[in-house]
Amino acid sequence: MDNGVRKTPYPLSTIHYPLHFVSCSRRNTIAGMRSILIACVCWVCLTSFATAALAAESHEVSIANLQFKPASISIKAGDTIVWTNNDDRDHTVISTDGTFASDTIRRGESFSFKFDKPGKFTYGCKLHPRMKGVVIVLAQK
Ligand SMILES: [Cu+2]
Repeated sequence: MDNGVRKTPYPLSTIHYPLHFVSCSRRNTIAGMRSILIACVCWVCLTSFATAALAAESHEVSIANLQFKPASISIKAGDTIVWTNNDDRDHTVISTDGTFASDTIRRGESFSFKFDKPGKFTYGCKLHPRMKGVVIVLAQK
C-alpha cells in the first residue's frame, strides 16, 4: 500500500542521528579551537600594545635663556619630546634634516614631536641661530 510516505529501509534514528552527532561535535571542536585561537591573538595584541604603551615615554626639554635644556637628550624610538618655552621671547624648534619643525613657540607654549625612527637629529631655533640641540633616538628593544 502506497499512501505517499516513503519508507526508508532503516529507522531514521539509527542512521541520521549518529551522523548528525558526529558533524555537530566536529563543528564544536573547530569552533572551540577557533575561539582559543582568537583569544590567543587578542592576548598577544593586548600585551604588545600594553608593553608599547608602557615603554613609550615623554621627555621634557625646556627653552630658557636662549638655550635648550638639556641641549642633548637620548630617547628610545616611540618616545616623545615636549619642548616648552620658559623664556621671555619667542623661539622655534626646527630639525636640520626637516624631520620636524615647529611654528613659533611663544612664552609658556609647547611643541611636541614623537620620534618613531632611530637616528641623530640636530635642531635649532631659526630666530636665534646660536641655539642648538640634538636628539639621539635609540632603537626600541
Ligand atoms: Cu630662539
